[in-house]
Amino acid sequence: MTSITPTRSRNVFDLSGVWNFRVDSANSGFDEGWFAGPLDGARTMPVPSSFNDVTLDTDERDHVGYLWYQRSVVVPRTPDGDHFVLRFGSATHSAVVWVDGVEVARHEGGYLPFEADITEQIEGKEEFLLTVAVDNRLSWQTIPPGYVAKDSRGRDVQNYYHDFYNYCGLHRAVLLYTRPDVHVSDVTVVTDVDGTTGVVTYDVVADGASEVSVVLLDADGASVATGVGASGELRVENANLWAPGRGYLYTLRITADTDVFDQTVGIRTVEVKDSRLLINGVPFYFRGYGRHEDNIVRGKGHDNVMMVHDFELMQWQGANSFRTSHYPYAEEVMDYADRMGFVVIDETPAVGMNTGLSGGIFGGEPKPTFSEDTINAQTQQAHAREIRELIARDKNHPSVVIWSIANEPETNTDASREYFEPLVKVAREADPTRPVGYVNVMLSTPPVEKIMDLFDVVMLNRYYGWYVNTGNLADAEAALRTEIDQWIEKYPGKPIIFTEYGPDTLAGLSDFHRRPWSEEFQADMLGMYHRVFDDYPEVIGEQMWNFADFLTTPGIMRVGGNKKGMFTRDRLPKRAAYEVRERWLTMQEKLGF
Ligand code: BDP
Repeated sequence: MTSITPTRSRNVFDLSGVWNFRVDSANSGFDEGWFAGPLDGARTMPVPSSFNDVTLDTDERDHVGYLWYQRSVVVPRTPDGDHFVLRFGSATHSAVVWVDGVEVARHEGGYLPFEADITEQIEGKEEFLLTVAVDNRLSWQTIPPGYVAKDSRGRDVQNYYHDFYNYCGLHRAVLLYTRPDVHVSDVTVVTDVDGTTGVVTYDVVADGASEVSVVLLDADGASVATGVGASGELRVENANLWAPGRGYLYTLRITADTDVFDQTVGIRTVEVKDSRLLINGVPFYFRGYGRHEDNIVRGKGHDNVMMVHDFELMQWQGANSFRTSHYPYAEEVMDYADRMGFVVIDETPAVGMNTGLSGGIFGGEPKPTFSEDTINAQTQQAHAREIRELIARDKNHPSVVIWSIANEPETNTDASREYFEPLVKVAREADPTRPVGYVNVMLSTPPVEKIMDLFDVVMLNRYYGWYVNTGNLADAEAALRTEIDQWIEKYPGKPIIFTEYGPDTLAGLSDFHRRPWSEEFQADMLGMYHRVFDDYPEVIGEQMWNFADFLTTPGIMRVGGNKKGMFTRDRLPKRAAYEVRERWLTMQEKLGF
């Protein structure tokens, strides 16, 4: 399911705004039938946004369970026979949707879109009541996993093993769109380059359509190729390639009977070969960050202002890439990355699947990661679904060059291999064209790691100098070099990308002795890593942790959140930002992107 843009046959209405809202404090809304009519005792809540930081009521903010959203919607007039479809960019972490008290959709997974065709429910109506119950609970069978325990007041407390606050609610746009009965429901585009010719292979799903045709428009709207039939190959002479730093986009305009569907297309190739990742045959070096969807007050709520500003900051610094750590980002972000020529490592929400890490950082109870009672076959099915839904959503984005199927899972046990082997197959079946990887944790170094052979790239999060060898950069450097040597020896030919590294840094803390937490130490530690990377041609990328400071659960190692940002939470540069900028701009000038 790819994103929806308005066309001549499709109207798109944005239902964002200030909705009615109620926290279901006793989680009794289902039994009491809150979906059946206007919400009693409702307050206001902006959509899209996380609900948490909008309210000043601490109990409400940390509520575990259901959140109810409601608004009335006027039914637009459209040609007879048109269908009406609701589309949620996401609902974190699962949702049930009703139209005038009738259930129309259920969805699990907090970071991917879902739709409901509500044509029947609203037939003959001028207006309807839209109600959504969002459940923010994480269990061992959800992705990401977590578990709910009772505190001494008998209240539910959500525990989890990942390092970002469990923001929830309707984080992304809610749309109502119209389309003809016979319509395009999916399209897959794969591109290739043959000399100076761009090759665009397309495959349209439009059940019941008697005629399907396509036209490929260039960025000026001129037709450069046409095709007839639901699948085929288009050839574009002297194609304008999509490339890092150059987000050239064509539009594939599909007509299926009366439906018109627009799909943006970037013509490019991606390939992993001999310790390199090649984009259009040219070795690519990743400069950038792991990021979060995280902002003051709105939490994980998508906001175009913050999005454009964040890209502006990344460009200022000379970055050319990022990872959607640790979940799929809003579709607007993916579209914008295509347009800006950013290169993306696209990650599923499979994070916190490593109970061995629970000790100091996340404060969870020690339990085995994989067991009947923790991450089990049912979790694996949910994980497979997340991989499939992510790839279905993002397969046509030229910016996406690697699928990351998990962040820092346990991978040093036989159980982990049993768990992951089928999931790699799921990813490869869903997309045979892109490299697949997972992000490796420090506990899983080459001597003990058991699954890296299944993947195309080695992606490493390393904290030598911070969680170990704290403040001792000489020892940290030695340990880092030893480990890189081990990876190269064990997996010759696999490129290595550093997907996290960096210390917590308190903005404004200056230290003549350049000790941990100071802005000087961040500059030194990042500088040490960069010096090491420069010595290894097998290292093809540096994505420091994190683009900006972000909120986490409270913990003894977190001061108002995680402070590893290059920028503060309100997007001001820390001292290291200037040094890294110099490095990245120099690289950019040399490489041209
Ligand atoms: C890694 C995680 C990331 C954390 C980071 C840290 O991938 O989510 O925020 O380390 O500790 O464990 O700062």
